[in-house]
Amino acid sequence: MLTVYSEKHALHNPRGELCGGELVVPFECPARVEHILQRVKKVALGDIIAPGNFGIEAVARVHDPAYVRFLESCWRQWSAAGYRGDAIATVWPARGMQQRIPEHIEGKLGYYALACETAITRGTWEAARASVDVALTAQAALRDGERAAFALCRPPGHHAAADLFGGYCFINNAAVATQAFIDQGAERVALLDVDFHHGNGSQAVFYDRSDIMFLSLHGDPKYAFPHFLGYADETGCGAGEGYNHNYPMGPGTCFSTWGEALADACRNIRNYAPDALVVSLGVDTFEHDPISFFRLTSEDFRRYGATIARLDLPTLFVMEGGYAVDEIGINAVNVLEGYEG
Ligand code: SP5
Ligand code: ZN
Repeated sequence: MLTVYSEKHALHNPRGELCGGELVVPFECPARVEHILQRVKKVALGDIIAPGNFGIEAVARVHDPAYVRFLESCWRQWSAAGYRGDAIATVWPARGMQQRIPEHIEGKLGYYALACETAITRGTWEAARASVDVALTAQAALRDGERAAFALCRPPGHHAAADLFGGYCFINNAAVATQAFIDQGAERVALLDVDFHHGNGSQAVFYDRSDIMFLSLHGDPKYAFPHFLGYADETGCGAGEGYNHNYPMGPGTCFSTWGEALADACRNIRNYAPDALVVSLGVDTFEHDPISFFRLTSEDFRRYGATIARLDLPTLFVMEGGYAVDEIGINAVNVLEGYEG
């Protein structure tokens, strides 16, 4: 299987993440993708290529233009305001307040942020641009006839909505790639999100669409980030009614339960008969993940890779989360090896 990777991910390296009231070393760190890359090489998964330079057009198909300008200019405005730390939101347009976009960067940050664990730094925009280029390069390989490809994206993307960043995400790489299939003539595309966290950004982007089916297996939002989306009764709206499937699961969920949810998601995908499948691949479902509560083992990742392969669809894997850094390479590549059979 082809892997697309860019070393520019390392330009996004925030100093801290607010977790449990402490500023800790961010869980979403550069070492994550380096471990995965090493594993891809070790098992000789296939060729590894650098991304091409895609313009902003494909990104603009999913994201709001003013949001894109905000991401691009945030660091400049933040440093011009005299702040010396990373750009972190501290105030939000909460219930009953105005939804106007403020002029000051502190206000803008809060307007566009969905959580405060995610900092914007000097290199964040360039890293996020490279990450979506990784996804679009892998997508182009499928368009040109590859059966499957692995976009080794960092930063991840599935929490980013049209005009929201957070959950370590800025540009929704998987959503941009999914839309690219449609723009190239696909009639239907399924986006299957197996990251531990609900893919709130992807759901929001495609919620009123019938040409894209979104399915997400995740920690129940009653107990897990992002907390405010991902319930089972969110089934789509308008033309999109019936094309959104959420599988929230509780603490301690192991593969017997998780695998049943995946089997149901696969039944829905088969009935939908899409032209392509995009997989938001997070391996934070792992039993030893430091911020998550599912109990999948390293072997389980191999097993579900094989399940996804039985859909027999052109498949684009897009890397999302996974924070057990020592095992992240084995777990992510096990899915891909399980897929290849
Ligand atoms: C892409 C992705 O996986 N994003 C995840 C973002 C999660 N951010 C905040 C998580 C807060 C977790 N707090 C639970 C700590 C348990 N010790
Ligand atoms: Zn996650």
